[in-house]
Amino acid sequence: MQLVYLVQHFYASTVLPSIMPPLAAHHIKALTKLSPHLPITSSLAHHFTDWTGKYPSRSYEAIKTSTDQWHGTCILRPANVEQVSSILKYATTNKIPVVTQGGNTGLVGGGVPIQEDEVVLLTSAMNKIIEFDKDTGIILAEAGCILETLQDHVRPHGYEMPIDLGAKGSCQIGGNVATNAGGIKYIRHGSLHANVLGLEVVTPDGKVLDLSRSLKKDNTGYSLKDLFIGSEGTLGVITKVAIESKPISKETFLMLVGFQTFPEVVAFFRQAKRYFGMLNAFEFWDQVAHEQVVHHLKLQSPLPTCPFQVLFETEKDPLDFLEESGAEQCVLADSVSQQLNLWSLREGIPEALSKCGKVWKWDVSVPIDRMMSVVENLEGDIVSGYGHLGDGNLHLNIVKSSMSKEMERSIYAKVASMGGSISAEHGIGQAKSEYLPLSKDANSLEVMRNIKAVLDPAGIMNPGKIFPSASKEC
Ligand code: FAD
Ligand code: 2HG
Ligand code: ZN
Repeated sequence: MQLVYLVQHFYASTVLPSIMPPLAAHHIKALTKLSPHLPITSSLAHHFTDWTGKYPSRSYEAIKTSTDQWHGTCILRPANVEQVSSILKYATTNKIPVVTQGGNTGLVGGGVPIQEDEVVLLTSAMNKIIEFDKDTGIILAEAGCILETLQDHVRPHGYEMPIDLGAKGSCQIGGNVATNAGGIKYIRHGSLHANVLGLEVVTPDGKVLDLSRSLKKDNTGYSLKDLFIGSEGTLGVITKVAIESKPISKETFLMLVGFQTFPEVVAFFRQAKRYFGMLNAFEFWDQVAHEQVVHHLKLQSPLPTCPFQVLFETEKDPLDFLEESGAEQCVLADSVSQQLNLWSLREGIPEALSKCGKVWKWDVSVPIDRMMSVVENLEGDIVSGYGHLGDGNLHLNIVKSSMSKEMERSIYAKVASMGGSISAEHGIGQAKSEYLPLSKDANSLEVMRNIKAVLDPAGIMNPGKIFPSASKEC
């Protein structure tokens, strides 16, 4: 599914740092000699804001409305690692900020520039599948490969990618790695730290790090590849990814189950975990999300009126379990098209909610049994909780014309007081940087800053992302 681009730049509350002047013409000229580039016209304005439209850069309006080329920045689209290297070397020498952009489906404003002087480096031209080993399932691909393309590539050989998410038709494997994306297969295959075997990365000084070993075991000092997984474009540009795809289960069973209360959902999850040992997926959503997805995406709903729904996949026959569990409302998918329909009910939720108005998002990890307490008693036109329940990952979405800092902070503070994380899977970007101290202690943050300073002393890589500025720390 290719994502429809949503440009709704009505979120005016983003606090931006002091204004930088646009990029000087001689730098643009020099950079565009180093790499293919796209002339900046209004049709490319979408590179200057994100999927939600919540984080337009300072130059977004100017680019969107100008009919001629806009001269304050540039979009580079390097074709290979050598070009990436020369861009970064020039940018470091001349202290020019660079934001790497993959599919631009990130939900925390990480892949878009903030200031006018930032160069946008697109990875989309680096989209070759370099190697696929049919015996081991290991695939080596350039960072700009679309996730769905990789899924389609390995499937005929009996494999599945260890990651799957609603944005699969647009997000790129480099972006997935840079955000350490989670998604619906996390419960089965674990995080990208477990499945990415190697990377090729260009550091800000233009050095190419060959961390692209396709080895299952490699215990040779610091795991540099792990440093770049989840680094959100702040340490360098990922140019290649070696990742292990997994044998597809011979038989799978997909069920939709309805519940009256959230404690019933939690009890059912624990029972299922004990019974099956391993689950391929375990997702949940509330009635509010369900109504929106059915309405906006015009989907058929087999269970139209349950306060909570669970979609879960197993490899063992579930019939005895379902009887034992006492599940009253339950649908077992009996065809591939029914499976796809059930998955649409879950994966369509973000798109459906985005059609309702301005959506404010929290993506948090919390103890499973207290998940819905984060959602309760919140004010908004629409307040909905859903997510990857099996991984303790709640997505709270609030549709509301404006969001106060107090409300935003109090929700994060509640999550922190429960011992949770302010980001389960989407990352920090510009959306959550001021709240990072709620999930990282001061010493850990200092080590992170030191690592950043060693790798990126000129501070060119994705400024304004991840790290809280001193004035914004909560
Ligand atoms: P971008 O959005 O382009 O970039 C994201 C960040 O990574 C930025 O900071 C950018 O600078 C950096 N980056 C991108 N490419 C590189 C690179 N090659 N080298 C260095 N840095 C780079 N996320 C989940 O975790 N789980 C989900 O289930 C999920 N579902 C989603 C569903 C929808 C409908 C949407 C719109 C988004 C969803 N997301 C989900 C969020 C998003 O899709 C993921 O974060 C995805 O991994 C981002 O990939 P991208 O290529 O679009 O990256
Ligand atoms: C999902 O699981 C994504 O559907 C998006 O992570 C969640 O939009 C959101 O809040
Ligand atoms: Zn998610």
